[in-house]
Amino acid sequence: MKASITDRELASFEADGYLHCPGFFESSLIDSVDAEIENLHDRMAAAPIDGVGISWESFDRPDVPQRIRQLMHSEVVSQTLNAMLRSARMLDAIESFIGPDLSLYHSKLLMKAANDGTAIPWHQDYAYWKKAGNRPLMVNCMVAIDSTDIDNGCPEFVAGSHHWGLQEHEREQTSFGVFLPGHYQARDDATAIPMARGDAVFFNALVIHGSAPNTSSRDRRANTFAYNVTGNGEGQCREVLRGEAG
Ligand SMILES: O=C(O)CCC(=O)C(=O)O
Repeated sequence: MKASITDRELASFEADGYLHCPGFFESSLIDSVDAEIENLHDRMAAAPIDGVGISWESFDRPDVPQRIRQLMHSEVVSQTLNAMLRSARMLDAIESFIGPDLSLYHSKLLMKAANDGTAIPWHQDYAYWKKAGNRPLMVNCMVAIDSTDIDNGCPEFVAGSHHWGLQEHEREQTSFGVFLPGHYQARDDATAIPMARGDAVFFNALVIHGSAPNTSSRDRRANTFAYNVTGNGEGQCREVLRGEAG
């Protein structure tokens, strides 16, 4: 096992189902991402590019410009995100959590725009990712592009809930349409994780998480990098990044 995640951090990840790593990526990298995704809402609204999947915030007010909710395959729009997802810094950490044979599951931008970004309902990622033949071995990592707190919708986790098994989710045909009863509302057993630019939070595929709407005038852009154990489910590895090809 590589040394970037200490035994103490690993024990904390295993107990809580998530691990906050302040200053995981240096700010110059985040500056580059910033430059590469400048005006992304307007650029994608004008001319979406091949290879990405966009879900838009849905507003019932015609005066509000289109805002991206999530952009799947963000490595296509930002070469720095593409470099981060395959960096030794990242892969050493992921190896600590899921072992040496690891693949990219996906990389996506979560744009949660100032004033307009909506809540992410409580869910377990595995409720989306469960397929015949796979197990909840994946690990997700959110990296903050903007600093975030509860007012602009920082991530929130229910510590230890990855030990509860896969819960029954409701389903709607929308982005983030797989969610626990109640959708999103403050819950007493959740811990908010304020983050600075470049911080990372790693989380287990079964830990319950969500985030509040962005009620502030500050964007809350973040990227999630999800990884799978190579061969865990057929066709569920976008690219082998380290170890055996499976
Ligand atoms: O954007 C967020 O706050 C959460 C994103 C998330 O839950 C996910 O991508 O699984």
